[in-house]
Order: sequence, then structure tokens, then C-alpha cells
Amino acid sequence: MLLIEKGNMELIEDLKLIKTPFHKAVITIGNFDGVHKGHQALFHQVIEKAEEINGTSVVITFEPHPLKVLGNNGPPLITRKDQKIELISATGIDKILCLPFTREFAAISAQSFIKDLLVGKLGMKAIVVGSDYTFGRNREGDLDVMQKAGKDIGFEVLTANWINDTENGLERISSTRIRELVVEGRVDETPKFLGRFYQIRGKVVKGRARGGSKLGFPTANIKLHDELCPKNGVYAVTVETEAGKFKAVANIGYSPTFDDHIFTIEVHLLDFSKDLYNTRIRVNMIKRLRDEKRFSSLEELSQQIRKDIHLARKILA
Ligand code: RBF
Ligand code: MG
Repeated sequence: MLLIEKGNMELIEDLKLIKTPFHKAVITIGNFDGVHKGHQALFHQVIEKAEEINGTSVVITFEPHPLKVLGNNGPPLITRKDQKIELISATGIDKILCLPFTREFAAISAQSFIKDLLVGKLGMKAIVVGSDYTFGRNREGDLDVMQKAGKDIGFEVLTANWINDTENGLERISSTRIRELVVEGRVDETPKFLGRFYQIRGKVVKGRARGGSKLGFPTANIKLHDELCPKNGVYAVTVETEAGKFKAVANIGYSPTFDDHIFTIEVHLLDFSKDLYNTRIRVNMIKRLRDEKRFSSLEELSQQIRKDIHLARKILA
């Protein structure tokens, strides 16, 4: 895995591996899908507090998404596990606990969660939470419960300052808002919330094998798993491969010029012609260019793709 390491982040995926409590743990807990600017601000608050008390900054997150275990499917993800961990690591957090969210875990009482796990096992001295944070079975734990326990047991409860922060415009950052933008194809509006472009990742799979031979624009096709898919259409993108990063155009949808009604996500890389089949690629969604169209000839489709490429080159320049 390509970890963007900053400091010496340690990833722990099993609580049994923790034999002794961390030294003065400053903890935050959440799903953190997207690791957006609000989450990033929260992590910086954790790091700052840890530095102040000479302690350890700890992020606890869950995999899979709790909603996926507790019923529904859970929302489509902005960041799947590997990217989420990379992004949290990049903020400078010391320890990431990425715990399997099971039914047993969901059944732990709020009191036991705080006393036995957070304080007892992890050595919590401070926790940073949002005002709407709930935890423990049936969501019986909330900010009040946490503050009371803090007084009783002796740890500090800090509330996340980004949530109410209207001055720098951080107040409206939410994973839900980002998902809406992506679903609407407004990917160019996501960086102000994410601090980066929305990225999808996948292994290159077999496509229809006609892009190169019939159209003159070979494409690498990827499949998504649990990941949020941008609105169908044509996009200017950049693609990260084992051979480096390239400008590219993408098409998401059913290619209505053809009648097979097969959904694909395809990228045509500019200035690159090697076979990417079976390799993993990352596609940064920069800007949506247009809707997919049905063309009456391959020649017209090719001509439109040439125009798309021309426009993409300008946008990506
Ligand atoms: N197929 C369509 O039927 N209509 C389109 O508007 C369309 N636009 C595309 C734009 C780009 C930049 C690319 C790379 C592909 C596009 N395709 C479109 C998909 C094309 O039909 C597909 O790559 C080939 O059929 C191979 O699967
Ligand atoms: Mg293809």
C-alpha cells in the first residue's frame, strides 16, 4: 500500500494487539468518510492537544461503515479504507485504530465504552468530539454523558471547533454535501470541501475492446466497490498509474451510441499508450464536460471525443 507517511503513524486493526495503554491518549472517534476539511481540522485539534500535554494523538474509525452492519447498505463511500487511512496518516496523527464494526461492538454500553475501552485500554486523557456525537448501544451516549464521565473519571472533553466555525466558512462541510456534489457531477466544486479532487480507484478490467480498434481512443475500464460514482457523463480527469500521473478524459455511463446498455467507467489517457490491464489506477475527477450522447456514426463520436480531449487539455494545462 502506498502510504503517504508523515511522522510514524501506526495502523492498528485489532484491539487485541494493544497490550498497554497509549501514553496520554488524545482521541477522536468517527467514521470520517471523505476525510474532508472539517475532519482534517478535527485531527489538527487532536494533534495540537496531544502536543500540549505531550501525549499521543489517536483516531478511531470503523470498517465497514457502521450503517452497513446495522441494517441498510450504508452510504456510498467518498473514501474507501486504504485512501481514508492514507489521508488520516498524512495529517500527522500518531495512531489510527481502524476497528471492525461488528454487532458485538455496537452492543457495548456507553459507560463500558468510555471506562473500559477509551480510558482503561487506550489511556484516554482527552477526547475531541462534535456536539452531535453519539456512541454506545442504541446511541445512549452523547456529549452530556461524555462530559459527566470526564468529570468522574478524569479526562478532558473538547468540542470540535470547526463545526460551529462560520468565520472561515467551514461550517457547511459535510460528507453528505460532498456526496450530493459528486452525484450531480459538480466535481469541480468538491476541492473546497475535500482539500483535493474527488478520486475513484480501481483495478483495470476487461472492457468491450472496441475503443481502440473501432474508435481510435482506447480506454482503461474500472469497476467501483461501495464507492460513490459521479454522475454519468464525460470528464476531464488525471490518472495516477504505476508509470506516473497522466492527463485523461473519462466517460461514465452506458455509451448510448451502442445498444448493449452496459454501464462502464472508462478513461482514455493522453500521451500514454501502454496497457494498464490488471493494474490499479486512481482517477482524480477534475471537471465534468458534458452529458453522454447518442451519435449516429462512429465518425461523429470520434470527432466529439477529439473535441473533448482538446477541451480537457485546456482545463488540465
Ligand atoms: N459513448 C457514447 O455513446 N456517447 C458519448 O457521448 C461518448 N463520449 C465519450 C467520451 C470520451 C472522452 C470517451 C473516452 C468515451 C466516450 N464514449 C461515448 C464511450 C465510447 O463509446 C467507448 O469508449 C467505446 O465504445 C469503447 O467502449
Ligand atoms: Mg475500454
